[in-house]
This record gives sequence, C-alpha cells and structure tokens, in this order.
Amino acid sequence: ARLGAEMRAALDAGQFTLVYQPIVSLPDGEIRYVESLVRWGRSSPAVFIPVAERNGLIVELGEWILRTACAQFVAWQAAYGEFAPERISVNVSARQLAEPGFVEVVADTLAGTGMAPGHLIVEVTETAVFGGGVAVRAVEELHELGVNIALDDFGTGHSSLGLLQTVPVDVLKVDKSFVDNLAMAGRHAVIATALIQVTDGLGLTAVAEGVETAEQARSLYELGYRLAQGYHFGRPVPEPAFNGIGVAAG
Ligand code: G
Ligand code: G
Ligand code: MN
Ligand code: NA
Repeated sequence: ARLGAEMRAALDAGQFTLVYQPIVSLPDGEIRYVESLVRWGRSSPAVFIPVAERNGLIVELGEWILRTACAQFVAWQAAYGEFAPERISVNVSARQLAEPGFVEVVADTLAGTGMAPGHLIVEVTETAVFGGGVAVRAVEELHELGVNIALDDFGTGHSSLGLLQTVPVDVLKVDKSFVDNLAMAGRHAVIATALIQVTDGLGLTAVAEGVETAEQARSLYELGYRLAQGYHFGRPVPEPAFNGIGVAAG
C-alpha cells in the first residue's frame, strides 16, 4: 500500500520518465523502431508495474506513457526526418487492455498528438490475450484502427501458435531465452528457426529480443531474422542516436 501511495504522488509530481530502446535491422544495425520503457528512479518496472496493475494506477500511468511516447515519436519525426524511427512500441498490460474505453484512449491520443496509427505498436503478452474475451476484442479494435500489435516475450507464456490465428498479430517478439542459447545449436536454435519460418510464412514481422553479442546477431541473421533488439545494439536511453549509423551484426 505504501508503494502504491508513493506511485500516486510520483505520477502527480511528474517523476515517471520514459526511456527508449532501439530495434534495429540486421545486419546493418540501423534503428528502425524504438520500444518505450517506463522508469521511476531506481525501482524496476518489473516491481512497480505489477503493483500499479493491482491498485488500478496502471490505467492513469498507462495513459501518461502512451501520450508521452506518441508525443516523443512525433517530435523525433520532425527533428530527424528520414533518420527518425519508423515505429514506436508501447507495452500494455492485461489490466489496461481489459479497461473499458482503452481503445478510445489510444484513438484520442493518436489524434491529439497527430500520429498516424501505423506508426504505433502496442505490445501485449501472450498471457494477456490467451483467454480471449475483452482483451482480444480490444486488440482486434486496435488492429482495425491501423495500430500494429506485437506479441511480447513470445515463447515464454501461454504459448500457442493457435494464438496467431485468433489474434490479429503484426509483430512477434521472440523471447531472449531462445536467443541466449543459439550458438549451442540445440533446442533453442531449432525453435528460433521454426519461429522465423512461421512469421515469414504468415507475413508477420519477427523481432529477436535480448541480443547481447555480435555472434548472436550474426546467427540470427543467418537464420533469417531481419530485426533485433538488445544491449549489443543499444540499451534503453532517454534519446537514442538517430544518425543512420548502426552497430553491425559483424
Ligand atoms: O525495462 P525493463 O526491462 O526493466 O522492464 C521490466 C518489465 O516491465 C518488462 O516486462 C516490461 O515489459 C515491463 N515494462 C516496462 N515498461 C513498461 C511500460 O511502459 N508499461 C508496461 N505495462 N510494462 C512495462
Ligand atoms: O518484457 P519486455 O520484453 O517488454 O521487457 C523488456 C526488458 O528487457 C526491458 O527491461 C529491457 O531493459 C530488457 N532488455 C532489453 N535488451 C536486453 C538485453 O539485451 N539483455 C537483457 N538482459 N535485458 C534486456
Ligand atoms: Mn516489450
Ligand atoms: Na519482451
């Protein structure tokens, strides 16, 4: 309860910030998208986001995150032109998806910031949409608006390839756990290979997450991955360097 009250005060005092992590093309490492990630001092979002989900503050915090990310994206487009990212992604929790009026908030935010829906990616977890229901309807409505839908951490939650048939997914974010063990040419490499075949076959965009080494980037490229994210290419920062010069896959 104390953390909840502190978060309420922090939101009013403007103490939350966003950082942005590059999602780059392989093999050249040029920034294509950015993922927005919330920060609050030294506390981890892995701790405070679940608290905000339980006490309901995620709704207001989530609206602030969405508005801030969209406004930042539009400002980058104006400032960087062709070197600005093509898309920005925002993580959305199960609670937000289930909130009545969420889709309207997204539509109003896009209109208010002057951002075209196709530039936005909403990242949801498999678990959030697994049970169907209101969360899936919200995702369908967002997709109809022209917003891109990404399935985050794919392969770690309630993974089902059936989800790709019932939920309108545009981007599959292949979890770090598969990337970590690629070089061992074992199970993880087999799954990473299967997932790129599925995404290519379905016309989806695959993003490999948690790429930390040049060797992983090179292996992913050889498997057919064309987009990657991870510390090797850039950590989440307030302002990535949009200069068209990337960290090559090696
Ligand atoms: O940024 P970091 O890797 O520490 O994030 C830890 C967890 O918090 C991840 O699961 C991430 O998806 C989640 N997270 C980070 N930023 C946001 C956000 O803006 N909204 C939501 N709902 N979750 C976030
Ligand atoms: O759940 P989600 O994928 O949204 O969470 C993203 C989290 O992963 C963020 O907290 C981000 O800081 C973290 N992250 C991004 N790239 C890497 C990486 O290369 N290695 C590790 N360990 N974490 C990463
Ligand atoms: Mn994410
Ligand atoms: Na992820």
